[in-house]
Amino acid sequence: MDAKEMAKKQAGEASFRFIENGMTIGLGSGSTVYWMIRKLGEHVCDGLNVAGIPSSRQTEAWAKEFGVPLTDFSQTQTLDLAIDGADEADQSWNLTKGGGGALVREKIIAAAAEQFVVIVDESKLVDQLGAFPLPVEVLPFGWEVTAERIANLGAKPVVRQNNGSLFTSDNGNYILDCDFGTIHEPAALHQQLKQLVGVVETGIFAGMADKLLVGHPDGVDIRD
Ligand code: ABF
Repeated sequence: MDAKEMAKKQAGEASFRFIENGMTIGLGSGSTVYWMIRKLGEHVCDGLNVAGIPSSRQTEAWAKEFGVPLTDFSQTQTLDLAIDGADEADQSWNLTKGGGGALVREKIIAAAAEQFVVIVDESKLVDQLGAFPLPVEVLPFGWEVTAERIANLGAKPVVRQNNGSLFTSDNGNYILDCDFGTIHEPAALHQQLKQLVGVVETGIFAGMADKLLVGHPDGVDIRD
């Protein structure tokens, strides 16, 4: 296992400490979350009573693989905890998310949680967001016009492809990866984008994280 994967594993496994018996947990997406779900499954096997709401088909598959019971929002509308990764995290814990294309369900889950714990390897820490092109989920109908509106805000939107066709999210929408350069005011940019007709959600998670766990190959920093 290389140093980056060790760092992911450190952060993912360390997030288990915030999980208590009886909790309903929002399960994020990505390879760092994989290590959390795997750890959670070990404790479920030892009798821990939890239920998870998955943010993507991949997360759902991992939960089933490791024996983590699943539920959904028809059963409960508040989550005790949500644990998820990120593509970037700035010094105010604003996040860029959506590299895996699950940003809408990830944000719904994070917003429904009493506590939102973010788990990243150290390479995700940045002074300011923007090196990672911002994922924006848009409706398929007229996406080309929506892309022009986003371009008018100063970005270069590129529609995400998957094996030669347009990537489709679990919600049936498209993702535009938008290079805005350095994002100096993440919350303001998010609001500007959300005003645009055709935009479903942005990958800016501004001011949502309650704790940030930063994994290193030999340990984890817990920031709260
Ligand atoms: C998910 O985690 C996505 O929002 C984000 O793209 C991804 C980060 O992936 P990884 O943990 O594999 O680096 O929440």
